[in-house]
Amino acid sequence: MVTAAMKQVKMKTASPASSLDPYRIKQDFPVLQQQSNGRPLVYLDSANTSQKPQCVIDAINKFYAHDNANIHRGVYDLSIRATKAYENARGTIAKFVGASRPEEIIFVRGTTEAINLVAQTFVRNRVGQGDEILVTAMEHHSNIVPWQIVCQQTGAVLKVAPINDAGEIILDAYREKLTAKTKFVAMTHVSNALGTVNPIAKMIELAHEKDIPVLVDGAQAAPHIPINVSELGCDFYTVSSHKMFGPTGVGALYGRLDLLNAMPPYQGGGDMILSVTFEHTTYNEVPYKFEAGTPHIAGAIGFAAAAQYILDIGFDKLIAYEHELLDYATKSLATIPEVRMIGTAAEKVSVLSFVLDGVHPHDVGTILDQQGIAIRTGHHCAQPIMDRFDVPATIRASLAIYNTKEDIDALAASLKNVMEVFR
Ligand code: C6P
Repeated sequence: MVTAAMKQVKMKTASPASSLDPYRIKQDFPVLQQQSNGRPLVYLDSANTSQKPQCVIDAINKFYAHDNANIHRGVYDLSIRATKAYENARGTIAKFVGASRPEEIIFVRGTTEAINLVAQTFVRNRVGQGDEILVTAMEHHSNIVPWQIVCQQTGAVLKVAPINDAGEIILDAYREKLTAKTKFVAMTHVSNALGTVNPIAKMIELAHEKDIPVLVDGAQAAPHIPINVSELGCDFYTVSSHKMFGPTGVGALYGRLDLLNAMPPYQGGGDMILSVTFEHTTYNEVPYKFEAGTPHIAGAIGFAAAAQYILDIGFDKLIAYEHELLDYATKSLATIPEVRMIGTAAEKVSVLSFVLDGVHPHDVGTILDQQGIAIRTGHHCAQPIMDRFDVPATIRASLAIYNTKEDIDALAASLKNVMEVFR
């Protein structure tokens, strides 16, 4: 329950090393102004889903309160306004990911749907018996299972580029896996289970040297790293709104326009057509060809408000602060002897994934919850990476710009309490 007293956010100053004030940012997020199990809520599960700032909630409210109508279908004022708001949202997302044209942005339900779309409408038609699709060892299930389905449908084979004990891609091994048989590469920009930032520019370059198209899963990168698909030169890039302070149920697929134009539709239905008879259908242009049915209009508008919120804060400030916070958290957890960090890459963002010797991660999650701390425990929908590190599950604290050093102190103190009980 949110009380007036809890809304009185203590005036504290941001660390001098950064000009981003997390206490000020935290005030933008109503859900964070509450207690959980009698303690101030410490939300450390933003990699799972992030919280939403008031401006995103307001943008969605405004749409439903003032502009709600279906898009692309009405000649009346309200529908025209709704259409404009939706298409403006597409423009904002294009700017956010550095696409050169709004048509290169397809609104989808999220990263999962974006990857499935590419798997079925691009890759499935380009692979056959014995061809290879290459992923890395640190992929989320959403960037594994869609490729396994394509392999079952076509006889293609899924190959995996290995990582080292720090959780970093082994570039030489990756390069060797790019063979004449490789027809597609799909890689995560940031690992959700380890926090590793992949050297995707180099990885894309190596694949493109062999004319292999590349998809980048940017679900975990978008709230932490500026994305510029035009500079990266990737063929597809995916983002999920809900991980970058926007609503659930919406996300974006960036695709190179020439590729999107050549691809068949993913789903059939309203709005993706120009004309239909019982004998023949002419498909609409990109991006509408891929947006069958009434889309998540309010979601796209909220998604764009979230992207603009990040852009207004500025990636320079955001990166400096998050770097400082991750460093603080890493040092803080290192003071607990039983903590074993899983994922110690030199290039890392936002994620602290670890095990506590002698305690099951789920027990830790339950005890921390009683102290108002929300973290995720489990395999994080990345079971192969758990196998790689020989653990069934980890405890994962994931950070965002609204987290403070006090949140980290609360986490470390609670973990120490857990160890008092289990030692
Ligand atoms: N990871 C986590 O707790 P969707 O659900 O489609 O928005 O995103 C799927 C997805 C794809 N790739 C990566 C790298 C991800 O981290 C996720 C979602 C959440 O880590 C929920 S399992």
